[in-house]
Amino acid sequence: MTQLSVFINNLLFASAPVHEPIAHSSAQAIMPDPTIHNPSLESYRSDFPILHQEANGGPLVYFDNAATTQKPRAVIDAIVRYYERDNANVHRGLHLLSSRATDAFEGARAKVARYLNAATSEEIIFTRGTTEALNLVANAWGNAYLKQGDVILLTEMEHHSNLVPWQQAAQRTGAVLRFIPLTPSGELDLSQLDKLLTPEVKLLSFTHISNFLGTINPAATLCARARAVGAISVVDAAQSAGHMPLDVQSIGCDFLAFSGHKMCAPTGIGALYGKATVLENTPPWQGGGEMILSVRYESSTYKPAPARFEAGTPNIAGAVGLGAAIDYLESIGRDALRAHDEALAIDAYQRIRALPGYRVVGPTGPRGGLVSFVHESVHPHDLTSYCDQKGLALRGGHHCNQPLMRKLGFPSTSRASFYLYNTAQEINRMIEILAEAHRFFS
Ligand code: C6P
Repeated sequence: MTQLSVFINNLLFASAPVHEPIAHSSAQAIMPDPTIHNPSLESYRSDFPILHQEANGGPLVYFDNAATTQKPRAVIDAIVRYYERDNANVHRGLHLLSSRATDAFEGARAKVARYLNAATSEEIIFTRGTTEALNLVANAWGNAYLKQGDVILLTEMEHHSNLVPWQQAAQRTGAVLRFIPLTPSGELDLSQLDKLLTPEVKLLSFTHISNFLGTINPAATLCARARAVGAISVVDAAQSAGHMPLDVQSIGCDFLAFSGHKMCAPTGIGALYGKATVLENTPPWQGGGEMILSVRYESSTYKPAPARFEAGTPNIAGAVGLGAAIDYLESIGRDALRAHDEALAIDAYQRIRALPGYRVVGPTGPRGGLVSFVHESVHPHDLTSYCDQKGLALRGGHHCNQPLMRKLGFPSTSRASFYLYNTAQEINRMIEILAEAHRFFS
């Protein structure tokens, strides 16, 4: 580890300050704070069939929601109903089932547009998820507009899905990558923006909420700064779309990507929002059925967005499931979701930090609904496996943030990530298990 990474590491990773009494050598002593989250969300827990099971002999505590969330009965039923009643291919068959399937698919697109406050449904492109959406921008927009000497501006906290596609775009086009550095507390160092946002910057792409640090980035400010130098902006909303209100018009982004499976919908479906004026001037990236107006042996013409970017048969049932997930989340309210998840994360952050042997990662203030942490002497994989033996599902690993982990000198961390069905009692259980793990491994 270099001296610099030791320095950043010491600051970025917060453990209990020495003057703070380490109050909790036994987790039984830690009482839940009843004001800490919105208890009204607990009634939604019964909507999730999978949660009502034991894991390794104890009640399942599912804290791996940043990887994927569980699915409520309403979403499962919507998918079953679609396959039992409406299944057909979309946009092409002149028969009853095909028009029902098309209505369901396009209805889901309208729901996504409403959910993000897009100006029109045509600004919503269905993809397999965030990764495919970001690859779409890097290929379709990137190949058309990036050239030798241009700058792609990213941040040091990007998930591999918002880094590797840009590395590949840079290799194809001769553009170069630049990174907004982090402050010692794990936030973007915005004081560097004047220096970094030169006229060569053609695109700024950043994560809205870091899946490793929990940092919430100031999306509207970053997009406005990009716009001021004539660059387009891309928001990776994988960790925010299911957790807080999102309004693409007030954020002012050109593109925004998210995954359905992190917000109650099935895997294999997500979306890319693209501002109409930008999509109009972006060529397709994949060719095939449905995206064309007319095809000759030598050449083709293409439909406008979104069809131009949706070659081949789409994930129709997935889109139906995403529409049902949106209805479900809207019935709860995204302000309530945000307050609930953040309160659980702040409670967990403070209480893990107070446990002997543990250090937590990222900002001390507002955060997304997740906490990464390490134990001073136990490898995160061993710790995560220990927790699994007690029925507590965490994620252990590099969380697809290898460059930042390497910079900080950490091979991996454990991570707890929360969603609407998680409770203060489950946080208590996690604290109890982590305290036991400390005693066990010590
Ligand atoms: N993060 C996690 O456990 P996909 O795989 O396409 O649905 O999402 C990719 C992705 C992009 N950006 C961010 C910020 C993400 O967190 C993720 C997915 C998972 O944190 C898997 S590594």
